[in-house]
Amino acid sequence: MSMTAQTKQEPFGPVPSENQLRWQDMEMYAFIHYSLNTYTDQEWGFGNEDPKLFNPSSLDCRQWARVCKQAGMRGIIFTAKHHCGFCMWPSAYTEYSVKNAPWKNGKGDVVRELADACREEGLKFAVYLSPWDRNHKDYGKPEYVTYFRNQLRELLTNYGEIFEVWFDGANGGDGWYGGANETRKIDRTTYYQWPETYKMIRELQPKCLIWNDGGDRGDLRWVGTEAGNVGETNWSLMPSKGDTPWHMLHYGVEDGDVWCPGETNTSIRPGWFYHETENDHVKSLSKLMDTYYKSVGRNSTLLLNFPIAPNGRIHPNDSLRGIAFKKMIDEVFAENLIEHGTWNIEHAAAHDKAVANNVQCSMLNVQWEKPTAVNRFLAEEDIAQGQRVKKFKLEALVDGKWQPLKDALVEDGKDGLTTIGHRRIICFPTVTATQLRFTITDSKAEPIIKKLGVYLAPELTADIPDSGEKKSSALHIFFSSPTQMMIDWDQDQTFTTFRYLPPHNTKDGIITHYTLWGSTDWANWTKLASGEFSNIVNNPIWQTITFPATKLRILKLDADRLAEGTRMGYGDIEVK
Ligand code: FUL
Repeated sequence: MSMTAQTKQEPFGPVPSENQLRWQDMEMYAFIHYSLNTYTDQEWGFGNEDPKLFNPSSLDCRQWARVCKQAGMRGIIFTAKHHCGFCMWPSAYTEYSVKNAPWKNGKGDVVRELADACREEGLKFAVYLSPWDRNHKDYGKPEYVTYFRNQLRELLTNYGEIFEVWFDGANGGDGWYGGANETRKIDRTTYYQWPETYKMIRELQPKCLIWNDGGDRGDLRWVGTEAGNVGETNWSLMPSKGDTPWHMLHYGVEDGDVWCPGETNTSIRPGWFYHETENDHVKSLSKLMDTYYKSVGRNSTLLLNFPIAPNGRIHPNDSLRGIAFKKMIDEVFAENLIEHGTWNIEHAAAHDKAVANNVQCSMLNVQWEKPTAVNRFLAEEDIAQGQRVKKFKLEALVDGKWQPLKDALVEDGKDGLTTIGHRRIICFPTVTATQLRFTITDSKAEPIIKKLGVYLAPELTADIPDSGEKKSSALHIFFSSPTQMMIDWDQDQTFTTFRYLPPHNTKDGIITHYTLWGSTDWANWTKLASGEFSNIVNNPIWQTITFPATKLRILKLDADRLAEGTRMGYGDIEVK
């Protein structure tokens, strides 16, 4: 049910810019992660991977664009350069690019092909350009910032309209750096001189949104997790200055002085890049729906990642799931059951002309002739006038008794009925009711509601579960020190794979850098592998270490570095 603003309104508090309004209406758009990592089975390249590895047999950007469109995505953000520094376009400023790859004899340009494919499919196009560059010799010096801006200028001038630029804040420190092979630290707040760069972006692409997790406040904010959910309370406001601790990113700030809405980014698979081992771990339909409700349904947008497989295409498991996802959204919201009843809306203004803060105003009462099964509620504010609603109530009349409804996706016992913003969707267990009542109980100013809806989502019966976490074999694990773990089989075995699931819901004890050893006699140790678990803190998924088939009796894992704390932890371990 659409509603027009009932009285003439003045905007209240910070309001979105035209760019932010247009962006918010995109609702869902795709991320595409594709780089040399695709060929080395890594999440983060070190910066010395060979460009010769880039030789896809059937790279097809049209397939990406079609799949994304079918999956309900309105645009694509592409990793033009990830942390490894390899450029997916033939940048004039480096040799570390598709220029020196066998693909199309070095004459190819993935950014161009994707930008063209997006336009053909009516999708918007955007770029991810990693500020951290583990390949570049000057990274950490002022010269690199010039290099970074030159590259950004290429992307913003040669590929048509760009709807967003994505500046990843990740910075692990160590890298190849032109052969220096060392750790380089930068000051995120000063090194990149963002104000200068922002000026250039505004000049070259006035309609482009800036996402920045690395320094100065851009137009959009990260929501503090890559799991695919923003807080149920989600203000599109932030303080214009100062630090932004996790809770600010996740919930926004009620009295923030700038409009800075949250973008929820997550991958359709556990990792951002393609790994064959994850082919059976594509998110289930119910997990994707949960992600939708916890992003678009919580006043955010959804940036959903599709990794590209080594052949240069989106894997069928991902495309099929993505398309099923869009079909399910359409099905859930096909029929607004308010239209099947008689309804009346009472506005705050009708109660009290001088409405200001903390006004109790009944918004909607819908009545059905026959008891009607419902399980979803939707409300949208006219955010152009500011985000106003703080709290509301939902009640259903079931068997002649009013019962309160709660947001079933909020797990901590709260009713979860806080902020609305661009769109709020409340999922509650199916009730068969003759009436439903929506009451705004607290608002910064007179609420301006644009749309209300009540729906019945079908049961997900034919869902394919994502394989998730399984508890493995009964391993004999013991800790020889707070940072060393040993596993003993008591007889020789041949292994090729060690898998580590970090501890759940905490950074404490997460291993970020490791060395893995094997032995058959407790005396002589062979180093099997060492390295980093890239991006494990933001995306705490199963990590896989593979090594040449080795006969061993004991495995030893050294936690060379922990994300936090002094004692290593784990959620699960698997050895194959
Ligand atoms: C993170 C990066 O480190 C990941 O590799 C990925 O690109 C993700 C979207 O952002 O910060």
